[in-house]
Amino acid sequence: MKTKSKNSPRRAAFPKVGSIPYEGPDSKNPLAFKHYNAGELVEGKTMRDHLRFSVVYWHTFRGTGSDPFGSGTMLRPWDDGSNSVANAQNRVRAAFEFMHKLGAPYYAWHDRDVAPEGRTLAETNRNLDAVAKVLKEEQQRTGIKLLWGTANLFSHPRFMHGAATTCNADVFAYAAAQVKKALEVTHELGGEGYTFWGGREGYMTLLNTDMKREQEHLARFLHLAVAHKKKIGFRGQFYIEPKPKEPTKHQYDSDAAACLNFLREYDLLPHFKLNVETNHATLAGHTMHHELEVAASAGALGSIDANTGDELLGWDTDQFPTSYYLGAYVMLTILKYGGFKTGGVNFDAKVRRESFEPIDLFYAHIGGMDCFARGLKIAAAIRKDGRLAEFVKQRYSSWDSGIGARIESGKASLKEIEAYILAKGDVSPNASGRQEFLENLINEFI
Ligand code: XLS
Ligand code: NI
Ligand code: NI
Repeated sequence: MKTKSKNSPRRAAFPKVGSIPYEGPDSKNPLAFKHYNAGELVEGKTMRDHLRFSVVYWHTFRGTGSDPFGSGTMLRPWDDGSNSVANAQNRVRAAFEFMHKLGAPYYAWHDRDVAPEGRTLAETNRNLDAVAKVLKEEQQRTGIKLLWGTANLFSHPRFMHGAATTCNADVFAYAAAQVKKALEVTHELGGEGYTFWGGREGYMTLLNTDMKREQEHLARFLHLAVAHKKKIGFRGQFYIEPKPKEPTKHQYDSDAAACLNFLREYDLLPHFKLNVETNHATLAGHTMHHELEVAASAGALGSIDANTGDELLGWDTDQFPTSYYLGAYVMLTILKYGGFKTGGVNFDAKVRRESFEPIDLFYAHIGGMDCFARGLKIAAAIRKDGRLAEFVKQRYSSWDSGIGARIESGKASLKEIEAYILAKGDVSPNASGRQEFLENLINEFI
């Protein structure tokens, strides 16, 4: 019987695709970038460094295409479908081939995406180490870096009541141990961040829930992670990822404002920034632009999970972003606050169940990257033009001197303010908000 030699070269997962080139806006090549030109300078910085694109392991390499009405559809010839460590290691090589050909500088994972769960936590940890070894080799081979790691604390049935906010102390202990290990592996792989998304940190009914106790446990959990981070010398950024619902009916990290309040209340704010996701913003009844402004104006904008929802569907459809308006609004806020200091544009997005061929993964990511590259250029052009910023500046100019400046600086008392307006008799006339004018202005650049 012929045995496969250990050194025989791996069959390419995407044999028909080479490195994705930049060909410019006139190209008709579906396997080329029209807008993302990694080395091109925008506002003095390369597009690569502005956008810091990242591919997610869970959707792109573990997504099966299953939905509540049907099983998986994805064709993934490199994956033997088994739960073995060898298959997991082989999948890593396919993943890095994809990311390298795409030209994405970063990726992100959950512990359970990359390695299979064993019979005990100790065995599971050994599996993770065995796969992390290959992740490290592939990172070194390709130069692709880990944007952030995270632990999956929501898929296994043991987490049915939550992880940090479970009613069962043993489950809390299991989750804490799992985070400890995921943090250590993230550190070992030079990860630049670590994300806490509260998969089932919330409730289905208040009738069985001690909300105060659960929130205190969540804070304890995060403080334990902060302490361990220090202990092992991990210098990456911690993120909280807001989401209002799904899978639970109410998640504690429901939106950016709720997260900021929680972090402040429990003295965690210095240790965390937010990872803001488009589809979560819309589930919360906000726009992504709104959530970014809330996070950034509190100095807590860390990273973004770039995707989009469907206007007509009320769940987390995690579609790839293609709207230039979305890309432009996101990048306007990112540029306004000085660009990503940590984090990046992480495609927490999945191809549709019907887009089951491997090549669809390329089309999806190329489109998402072009959407954000175009958004970056639009945002930079709007900033260079200056009319939008000038309008906003003028709109608030009554605060720059006189009574406005005295109120802002805290010098004016209520008595002084009253005397001022009594002497005037009434307010000076308001100016128009010019919303339609400004919407037209944005359209000049799209
Ligand atoms: C799910 C979340 C998840 C996090 C990582 O809705 O977006 O994918 O980003 O746990
Ligand atoms: Ni996400
Ligand atoms: Ni999501």
